[in-house]
Amino acid sequence: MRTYKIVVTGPFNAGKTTLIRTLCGKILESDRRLLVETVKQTTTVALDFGLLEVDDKRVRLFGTPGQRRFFFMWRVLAKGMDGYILMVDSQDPKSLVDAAFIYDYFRRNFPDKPHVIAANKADGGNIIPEKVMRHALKAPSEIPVIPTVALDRESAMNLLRFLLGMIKL
Ligand SMILES: Nc1nc2c(ncn2[C@@H]2O[C@H](COP(=O)(O)OP(=O)(O)OP(=O)(O)O)[C@@H](O)[C@H]2O)c(=O)[nH]1
Ligand SMILES: [Mg+2]
Repeated sequence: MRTYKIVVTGPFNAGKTTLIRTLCGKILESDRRLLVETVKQTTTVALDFGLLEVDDKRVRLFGTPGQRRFFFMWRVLAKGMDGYILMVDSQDPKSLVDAAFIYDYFRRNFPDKPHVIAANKADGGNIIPEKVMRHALKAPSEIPVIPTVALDRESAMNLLRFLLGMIKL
């Protein structure tokens, strides 16, 4: 059985930890309480790690922190990855600036690495149109933008399967 290393990255609160939890069930987390009041109570400070088997593939999922002060972890976690998921909160236009910064970092440091963009929180009413998201991220037309609900297992699996299909080992 082949093993794939997949990194889940994206800005604060995009749903990275949620996705890995939905896919893997029991995971290693590093969430700590936020000291300032915000939309949620904890944030990832080092990494998330989870394992699962999809079809005939073994997958190791690594989630990055979203906050910029932990950016040094991106390179650590990306080492040896086969592909990555850029998660964006499609209900939060303000997070697009951070998402674009992270995407630019990944594209420049890991050129030609297979990846997909997950337009997460697609269950909301007022979501950013794909065209706007692509423009903000400067996403090439061949890179898929996949509407995702990280809380939903079927949606999360669909996203992961799509990326695995793009990876030629
Ligand atoms: N409505 C909705 N909420 C979601 C979805 N995915 C995640 N959330 C919520 O979004 C919030 C942030 O989720 P996390 O998984 O902590 O986000 P993260 O990207 O790991 O955040 P950091 O580690 O702090 O960068 C939580 O309250 C989740 O329940 C989704 O698909 N739909
Ligand atoms: Mg997290």
